[in-house]
Amino acid sequence: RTTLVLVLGDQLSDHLSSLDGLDPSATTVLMAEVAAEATYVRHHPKKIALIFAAMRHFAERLRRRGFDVIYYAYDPAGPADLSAVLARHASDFERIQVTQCGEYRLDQIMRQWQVDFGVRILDDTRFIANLDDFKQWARGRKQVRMEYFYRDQRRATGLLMDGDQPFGGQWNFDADNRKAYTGAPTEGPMRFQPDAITAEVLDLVEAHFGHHFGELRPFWFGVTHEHAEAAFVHFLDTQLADYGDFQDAMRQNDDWLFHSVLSVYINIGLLDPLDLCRRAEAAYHAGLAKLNSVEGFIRQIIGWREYVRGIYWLTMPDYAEMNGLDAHRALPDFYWDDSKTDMNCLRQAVRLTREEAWSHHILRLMVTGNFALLIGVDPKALGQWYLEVYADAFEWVELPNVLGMVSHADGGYLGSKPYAASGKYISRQGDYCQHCRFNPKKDIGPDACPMNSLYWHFMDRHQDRFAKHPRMAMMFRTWAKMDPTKKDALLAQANAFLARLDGADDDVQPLEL
Ligand code: FAD
Ligand code: DLZ
Ligand code: SF4
Repeated sequence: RTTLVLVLGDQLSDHLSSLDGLDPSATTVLMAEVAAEATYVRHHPKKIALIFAAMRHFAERLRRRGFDVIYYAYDPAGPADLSAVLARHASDFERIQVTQCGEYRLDQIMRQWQVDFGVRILDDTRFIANLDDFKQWARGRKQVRMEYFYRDQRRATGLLMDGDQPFGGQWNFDADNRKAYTGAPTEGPMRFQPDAITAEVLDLVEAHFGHHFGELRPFWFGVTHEHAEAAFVHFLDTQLADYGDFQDAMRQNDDWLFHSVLSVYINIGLLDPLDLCRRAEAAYHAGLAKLNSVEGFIRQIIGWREYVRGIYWLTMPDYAEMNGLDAHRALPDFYWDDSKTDMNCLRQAVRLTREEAWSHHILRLMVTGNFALLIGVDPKALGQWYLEVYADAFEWVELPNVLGMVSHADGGYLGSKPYAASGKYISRQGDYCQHCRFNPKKDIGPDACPMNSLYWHFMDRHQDRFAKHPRMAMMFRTWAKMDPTKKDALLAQANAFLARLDGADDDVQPLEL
């Protein structure tokens, strides 16, 4: 065999650029479970199990296709990183290639492989937008708005297009997608029984990574292409129809609502994002789902997902260092232990994260994200948390969501205004507040929702930056007109909460004011 292809844990795609067109009988694939990748952050055990189990199943799939596969199962005494693995085999082959990876950290290491081993790095063609085209599009713009990128993506793919116009006369139906959900409890995603290969991985992960935050079992993620396909069909059959209406909903004892949980499969290569969008579009034309659902789903994938990737590669490594709101607070302890907060929305979001290595978008953005924004958590610490705790987290997608969408750390490059919200937003979107000891309608006093005074505290301390923003002007007028005694009381309430949080994270009790 003359060609060696290194396949990474999130590159488990049949049509990976580094494998495309190669003769399996002349090709060896190298895959390795290594400490460096498994521990560069303390990944949730479910995330490590997902990746190792899916890697092992993909290795079998490649063998069935006729490739020779050298596979390193995780061994603390084995090669510690991918460079060490490559060094063992590089001299046996005429040609070595790899598809571009998803993180700047590893990308830097790969550049060294070009020098040391003559490795060829190929573009990752699993994305719709080419990175050079994205750079071209973004060049010269002071702010790069997702909505305009998304329209170009619709034109380029022809998805939901009627000639050169958007199907249904509108590009975006987001305004229809903000309903609270009060129907029957939802079924959630499809679950899979671990087979013998996965069971072995679970034991391994328990032994070596069981001390990381999060529960390993029950483990039900799919780990093969067939599983991921079945999970998508299940989404089409049971969730897509209602996906749009309830996209921003939150609900006690109903963790999944109509979210697909497909990110875990798409991001490691088990599903092709464009294929999913085409099939969702077909479901609309077949009368199986409404336009706001299908447009919403397609926008997340060809819009947001592609856009954040473009932003990541356009701005790294400077992006990771940004802290536009000068936020330096440590991440509260209860992000690692949901029993340590009595704010129900946060408790539910962290519990779900601990149990499933997943939470839906509105929990990431408007609960754990919003609270961290309001109290001014250091964006690096926050970014590390999101990278560790979610099974779908890879830096190319995680970082712009955290730094741009949540922390406003990029100074408004990604979104012009921060997504700051009070408890009133959370109470509108679902019933978490009905199960909470705090009252979202109250701003001051021992049972007042802490989000409310923290919201005003945030606005007050960032007044200079945001007061002239057209979409925030009304809120600042309300703040300016507010009775000074009430303003003082709100700021005192927030300051007392923050002091308590900083001093005794494990005791976020209502404040006696
Ligand atoms: P669905 O609601 O069913 O959405 C369908 C698909 O759209 C997802 O599978 C995903 O591929 C894509 N998508 C939706 N929103 C986004 C988005 N904002 N950015 C990129 N893709 C999107 N997503 C990740 O895949 N990995 C991450 O590490 C990640 N970190 C996030 C951190 C924060 C602070 C926030 C606010 C969002 C983050 N997201 C991330 C985006 C989004 O929350 C998840 O993609 C989504 O919750 C995954 O669940 P789902 O598949 O059920 O999503
Ligand atoms: C996330 C991850 C983990 C936990 N382990 C491995 C591994 O052992 N071997 C591997 O090739 N890839 C792993 N990955 C995925 C890589 O970290 C990922 O390819 C890079 O972060 C780039 O996206
Ligand atoms: Fe969260 Fe406040 Fe509602 Fe409690 S009352 S669930 S803290 S928003």
